[in-house]
Amino acid sequence: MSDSQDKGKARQRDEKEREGTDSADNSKGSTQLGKKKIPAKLLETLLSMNPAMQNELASMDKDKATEMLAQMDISQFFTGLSVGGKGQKDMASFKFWQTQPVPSFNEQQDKELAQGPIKMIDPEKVPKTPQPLLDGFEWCTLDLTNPEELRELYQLLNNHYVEDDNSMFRFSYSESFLHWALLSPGWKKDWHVGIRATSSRKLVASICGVPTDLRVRGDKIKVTEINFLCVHKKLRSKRLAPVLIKEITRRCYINGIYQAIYTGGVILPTPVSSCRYFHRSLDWLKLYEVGFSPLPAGSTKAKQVTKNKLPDSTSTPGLRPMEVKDVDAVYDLLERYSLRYDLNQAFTLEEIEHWLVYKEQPGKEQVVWAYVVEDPKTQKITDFYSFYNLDSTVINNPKHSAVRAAYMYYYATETAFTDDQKALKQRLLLLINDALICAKKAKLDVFNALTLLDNPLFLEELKFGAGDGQLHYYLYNYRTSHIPGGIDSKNRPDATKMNGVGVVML
Ligand code: MYA
Repeated sequence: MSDSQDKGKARQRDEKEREGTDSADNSKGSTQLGKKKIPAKLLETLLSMNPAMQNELASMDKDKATEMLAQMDISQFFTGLSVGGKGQKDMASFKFWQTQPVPSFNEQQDKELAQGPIKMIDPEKVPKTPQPLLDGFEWCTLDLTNPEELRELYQLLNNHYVEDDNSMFRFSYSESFLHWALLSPGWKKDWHVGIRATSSRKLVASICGVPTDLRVRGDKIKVTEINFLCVHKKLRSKRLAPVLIKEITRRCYINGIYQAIYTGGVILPTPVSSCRYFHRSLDWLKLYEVGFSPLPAGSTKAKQVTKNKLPDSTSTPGLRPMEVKDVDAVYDLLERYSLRYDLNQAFTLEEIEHWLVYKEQPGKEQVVWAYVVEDPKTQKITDFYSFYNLDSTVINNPKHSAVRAAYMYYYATETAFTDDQKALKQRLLLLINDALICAKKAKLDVFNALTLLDNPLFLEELKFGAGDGQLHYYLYNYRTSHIPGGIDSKNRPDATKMNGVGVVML
């Protein structure tokens, strides 16, 4: 899948089918690359040097991929960026983004890039009022403590948010999820921005942010985490997205926040890091029936079901659900664990409690699951892991209406501090296998994880299959050189590229 609207939401790839780029049909003979005809083997080598491009070409049909290659120049393979439909060196084609304080594509190659804000903001010069909207539309600030307004945002996203290229799946963030994600410690009503149609009052667009602290290679910065940028399908391509982005930027500046972090499946100027999605089937048959998981050549449905079977119960001694009393210990463990990554989140105790401890509330479904390992002798918390649930609507499937997905969230283990990577790997294999079992018990269908944190140590052995989605990380108004995303030049998990991304975005 790996598409333009994608936020890493992707089908599982059939690796055999996808070695090389299937869509570009480069397996035999030669391919037109710009003005040159090049042999299939060379194209394969070039593509292996640029996983994002390989991924993107693979998602196109054969004719489109061939046409795209014919328009390209060989040098484009060396940029590390995908085709994106907009020559990646061509900042000029990003009419909006070229006006924003974000790094341009070519400066990212510079390993010695000076780190810091791109533009100093003078609070006095920040406009006091929003930019006017098209006739018939007006700005609104959502009150997400009001169940009716929360529902309006839910409905907008449920019908118009991120889909895959083939329109088979669409993210379906539940109301409980949005409440959890957007009313986190320090949240500001002002950063829950909407656009309404003036006459009907209907909510037709959104962009939201919550505050947090990040550490970028040791520098601590206050940022807004931007999410839920959405424009009603009927209002697309009217340049509403830039207007929404400018409005939330204005509201952040007014509050003295000059930097932001955001993620997306699309290539924009310029990712600070790129990770790849992996998927572990919990209910393989259902995933097959909805078209998410392919039946690998030479396998059978029964074999796939057996392959993905998990034990009935967990096996880490001392494992139990996290409670409020564990917050201090988990905070301390996660803080030390996080400092191992170039990009990490500096949580507060309050944030740890909010993001990890599930508190049962009548009528609200569980969104996050966190488990700790308590040493039976010392009562010390030695490890923890967590995952959250985000469903996807299955569009037009006669049998299934939703895929219930778990997403790997934060985890940490004392074993990381022994400097013994083998031991760390063994510990993570045990812990994360238990996480899979817990997710299966929670009746989730698939367990998704990116190549961030220490995930490359366990993905393949725990039978996660490579997805065709990438998730790109972006910083707004902050420059730093490229951060590793846990993948090698062939887009495979790579344990030597692990100390980069330590932030998990929802
Ligand atoms: S990622 C999730 C994004 N949402 C979806 O994919 C949902 C489905 N799609 C839609 O609702 C629309 O297609 C959207 C675009 C709204 C995405 N991030 O209005 P347009 C640029 C940033 O004519 P539309 C998430 O939520 C595009 O390159 N920019 O297009 C994080 C072009 O600019 P340029 C994007 O299709 C969001 C312009 O928009 C994205 O009607 C982080 C076209 O505008 C994208 N995902 O609407 C936002 N997609 O001319 C940035 C397209 O330059 C936050 N575009 O090529 C920045 C920090 C702000 C705060 C700063 C504080 C200090």
